[in-house]
Amino acid sequence: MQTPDLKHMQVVVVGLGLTGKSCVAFLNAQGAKVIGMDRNPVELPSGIQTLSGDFNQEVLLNADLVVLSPGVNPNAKEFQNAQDAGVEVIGDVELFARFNTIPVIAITGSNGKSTVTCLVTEMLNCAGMKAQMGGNIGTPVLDLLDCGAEYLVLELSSFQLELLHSLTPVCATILNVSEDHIDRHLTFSAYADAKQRIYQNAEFCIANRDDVKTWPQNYQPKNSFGLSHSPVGISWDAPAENIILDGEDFISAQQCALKGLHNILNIQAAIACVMPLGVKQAAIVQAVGMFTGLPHRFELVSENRNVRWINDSKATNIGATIAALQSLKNRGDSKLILIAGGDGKKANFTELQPMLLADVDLLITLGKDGRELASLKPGSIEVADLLEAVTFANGIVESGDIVLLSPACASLDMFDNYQHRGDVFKQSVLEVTQ
Ligand code: UMA
Ligand code: ADP
Repeated sequence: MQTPDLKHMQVVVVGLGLTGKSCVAFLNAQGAKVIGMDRNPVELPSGIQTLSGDFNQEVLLNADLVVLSPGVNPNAKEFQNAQDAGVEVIGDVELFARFNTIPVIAITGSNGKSTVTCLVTEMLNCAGMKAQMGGNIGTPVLDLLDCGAEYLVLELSSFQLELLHSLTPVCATILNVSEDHIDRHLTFSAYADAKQRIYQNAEFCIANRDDVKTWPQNYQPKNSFGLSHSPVGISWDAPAENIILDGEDFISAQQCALKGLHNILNIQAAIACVMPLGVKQAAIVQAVGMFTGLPHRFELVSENRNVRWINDSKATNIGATIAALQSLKNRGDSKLILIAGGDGKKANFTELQPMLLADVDLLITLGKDGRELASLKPGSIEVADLLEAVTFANGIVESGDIVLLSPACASLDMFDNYQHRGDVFKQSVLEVTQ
């Protein structure tokens, strides 16, 4: 593709966080005339105009191009008006796609994106193929254009996919689709449709056999993974605990440092992503043996007095909390105390109710939507903060019990982000259980 000439174009960048700042730096280097816009005052390098407060309609209407950060809703009337007037409105990943020449592996899904993005990167690096990861996992994609990698592994959120047309990934996968971000997309089908955009122009589509929403609507999947049996693709031999490739044993769960059935799916997906690139079994075995998982994802914090305290702060939707509860199903007589709540992003929590009733001994809730969650299970307790939740749990636990923070909600009503929430939980556990 011919790279577009941005020289002297008037480009408005909306949202000046991590992504917006990377867009401003890139556009500035391309010789564009950049204006930054953010609801809050933000300082940019000298010479770049910044507007704060409400989105300035006139400036947007006079732009040649508008680039939105993922957290900015493209359905706001100011952007719709600009589009109606013929102004192109894109996201940072679309801008990146128009300039990128490095092969991309693109990963989305409601849960497991970061885990699979890391695993794929590890597998490629173990195979001696220089890979860099970015996107929703943290590094804005435009910062990767000149990184010198042979492959880019991109975690893409529904927000980033919504405005994407031009990315041509070598491999693309949707890991799973469960309800999330309804406050932004308004309906589950609009959210699922945004995820489907990852498959457009992909050379190799990889779907979860057991989750119909991950199947490409307009393209044939080239490979599939899942826990169900299949003679082709990647499947799971549950009794033997082996990952199977095209009917043959490939890797045993014992060889994998990640634990839990949801992580078997993540490992399968990562294998499916790297196989078409020629990565051999030895490199895959090495990577899955080394990768123990990311912080704040079902992370064991303490086993003091034989009580397991687990930090799953990254469980920001119902699907992730269900996966955590499923991992703890066969625990014998030990009690499970679940700490949940926060900003539910307008999710319908009733899907969680059967597991709350059957698998959780005590539910402690907090945050904006804590009361709604508490109403799903009789005897639940509402608390003001995490320290109070941990203190209460510590007062009733006995040897063998488990206390799980798996909120099923975003953290932003009470914390800076999920890392902050997880760190406060860890700190509280250390303080209270000393
Ligand atoms: N802003 C406005 N008006 C708005 C919304 C935001 O002016 O209506 C401004 C804010 O004041 C702030 C800036 O926009 O200055 C923030 O922009 P942003 O929300 O797009 O956040 P970034 O810092 O650019 O981070 C984004 C992703 N954030 C979101 O999608 C909300 C990060 O994903 C991502 O790591 C980063 O780009 C690099 O690609 C975070 C996330 O929470 C981790 N993602 C969601 C998730 O995983 O569930 C999708
Ligand atoms: P994402 O980047 O999509 O948020 P992460 O890998 O960071 O995914 O994991 C987020 C949460 O989802 C954690 O609570 C984790 O335990 C859970 N999780 C990870 N993989 C899966 C999966 N395949 N299915 C369901 N939940 C998962």
